[in-house]
Amino acid sequence: MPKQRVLSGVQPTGNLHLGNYLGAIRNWVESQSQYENYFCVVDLHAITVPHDPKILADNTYKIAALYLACGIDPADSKIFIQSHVPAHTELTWLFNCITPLNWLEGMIQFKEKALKQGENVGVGLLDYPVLMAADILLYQADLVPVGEDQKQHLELTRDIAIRLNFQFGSEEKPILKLPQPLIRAEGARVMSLTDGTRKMSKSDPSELSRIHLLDSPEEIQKKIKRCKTDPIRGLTFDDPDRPECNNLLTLYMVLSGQSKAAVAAECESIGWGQFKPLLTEAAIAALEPIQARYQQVMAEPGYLESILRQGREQAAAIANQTLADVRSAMGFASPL
Ligand code: AQP
Repeated sequence: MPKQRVLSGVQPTGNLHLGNYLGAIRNWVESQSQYENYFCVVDLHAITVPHDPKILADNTYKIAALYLACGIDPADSKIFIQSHVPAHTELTWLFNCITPLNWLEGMIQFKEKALKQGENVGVGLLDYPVLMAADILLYQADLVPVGEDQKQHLELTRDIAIRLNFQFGSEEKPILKLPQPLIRAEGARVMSLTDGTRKMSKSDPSELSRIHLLDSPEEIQKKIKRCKTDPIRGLTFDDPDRPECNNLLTLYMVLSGQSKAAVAAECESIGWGQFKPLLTEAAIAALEPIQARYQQVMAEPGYLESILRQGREQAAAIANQTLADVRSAMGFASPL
């Protein structure tokens, strides 16, 4: 039985934080040996909101290096940069021409991000889910790890595949494979350190809202010292009136590798003054091996480049085949 194929990616819109790690990359690492994996850095997605050209390339390489530092193993997983495989943009255009506008206007993420940008909303932001559909369908992926926030985009991906198969393929010979969501039982959703009701996010203007994977112990200590808490003594999970408390306890549980029951017992009668050093220590200890490996990856001349080159070649071989099949089904003249 060939392994099922998995596709996922992270946008280089800033430095990776604990949310990206615990909600996405750590899960990829844990299950990578079961699947044939394609993990990309989705730099084309990163320009759907205003970006700084001076740091885009650096952020892109940094994220690829962090994939390796977090434990993505090139023996199980291909790592590549999305824009290095031009088939992504070409397939997006072909999909654009069969995607009804109102499918995109209804996307929650578009509405939320568009609101934040006021007048300056680019067409790319509206088209973000079509590019994501191209990312996934190019690789004929079986499974896509998705959090709650990306479920709607995966549904749209499936709708685009169904539409293209219906319009240009046949039932016996579909052109594109319909991907399934890969939903994790404990898909940790990490919330902001400054507001327990909002997710930790790269684009939050406050650096204090998130812990980056490459933060120094001093920075981690400072952020946890200043994170939002409440005046109540005795820390408990799952109290809807204490979102910060639930978030920080969950973070402590995941980072220290303890069970929920053990953390609940340890924290039921302590206050924030006692808890914060525990969380700080757990965060520093969890990030230390990732940071050490990151330094190694960056210090080895040519290593990252060779992984990315190899990843691009392997990714392009599959992507170009799918693109050729779609072009042919849509009736384009073959390149001469
Ligand atoms: N706070 C979070 N908790 C759990 N998972 C999270 N992810 C992001 N934030 C959290 C997961 O990380 C993966 C990559 O995300 P992305 O870079 O594609 O964009 P995002 O989801 O929009 O992440 P950010 O950090 O919030 O970026 P910006 O601020 O640029 O929009 C995804 O699997 C995501 O679920």
